[in-house]
Amino acid sequence: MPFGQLVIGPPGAGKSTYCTGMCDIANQMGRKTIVCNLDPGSGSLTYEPTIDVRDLVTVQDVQDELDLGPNGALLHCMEYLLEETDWLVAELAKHEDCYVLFDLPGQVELFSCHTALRDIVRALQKDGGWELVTVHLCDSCLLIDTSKYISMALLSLSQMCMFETPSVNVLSKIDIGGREGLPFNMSDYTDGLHIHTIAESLPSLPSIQRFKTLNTSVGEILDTFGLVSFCPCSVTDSKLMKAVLSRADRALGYTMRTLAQAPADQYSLDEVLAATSDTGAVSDDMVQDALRNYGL
Ligand SMILES: Nc1nc2c(ncn2[C@@H]2O[C@H](COP(=O)(O)OP(=O)(O)OP(=O)(O)O)[C@@H](O)[C@H]2O)c(=O)[nH]1
Ligand SMILES: [Mg+2]
Repeated sequence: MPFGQLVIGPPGAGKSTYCTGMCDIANQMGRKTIVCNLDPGSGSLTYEPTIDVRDLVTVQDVQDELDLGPNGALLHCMEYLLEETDWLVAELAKHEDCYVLFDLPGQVELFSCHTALRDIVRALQKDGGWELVTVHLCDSCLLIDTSKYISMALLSLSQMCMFETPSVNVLSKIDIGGREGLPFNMSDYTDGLHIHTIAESLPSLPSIQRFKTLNTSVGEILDTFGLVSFCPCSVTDSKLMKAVLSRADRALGYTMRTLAQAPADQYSLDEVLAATSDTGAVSDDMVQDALRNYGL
């Protein structure tokens, strides 16, 4: 039963950089990890992809051949990849012993309303037997603006509904996100229980009262269900990266399922534990310490 992370998020949220950093950290922990680039529009990458969708199709080629703009061409590429999922499943089958990080494009429609990516994910699960957790990166620089935070929370909920996979929402680039000083404590943003309180801090001008009421009501609904929480992260901080991996592992039941399927004659118990439960050593206190380093 192979495992992996679908790394999604808006353009520039840090997906490719996260894949680079997470691949290094997981490999250092003894977990054999590779990156699969599923962004047909990506230029130069900060990692060497083991599998690359650009070997099948690129945004530039589609733009040239079909006279489409970059966004239309990207959607066309994802629809083409959906038709060719056999290619992807076969490529991945060569690396079934690896933990795979899928680096995805940033176009928001791919994880909100366009179904090609969702159907590709379903094919990987059904035909390839892949167990996948979605890691949704949101740029923490947006925290400074309360309405953007509510918007990010809704986007996170949207991807959770869309993919039907376990998911971890991440506030990326935390090393620079709090630079200008945040209006609330970091824990208020991460625990997903204070969204309506944060919304109430919006200005109470008569001209935007209805806008504030809408944001507060949305916040109340999100708080009530407690579905959207965030994990703070920076690729520059190995403890925070391991904390994200730990969350992703728990969401997938990775440790127990890896232990259950590891053939006793191939792996020793110690090897499996080293590659899985090491992330459990990142306690909440260690995360708090790491955040303090960034003034948060
Ligand atoms: N300070 C800081 N910068 C980061 C971090 N993660 C990413 N970046 C920077 O953010 C910028 C965008 O990162 P990318 O990894 O290219 O983002 P992306 O989400 O893959 O972007 P698209 O593929 O275009 O959607 C780059 O300049 C990165 O160096 C981080 O944790 N801290
Ligand atoms: Mg990228």
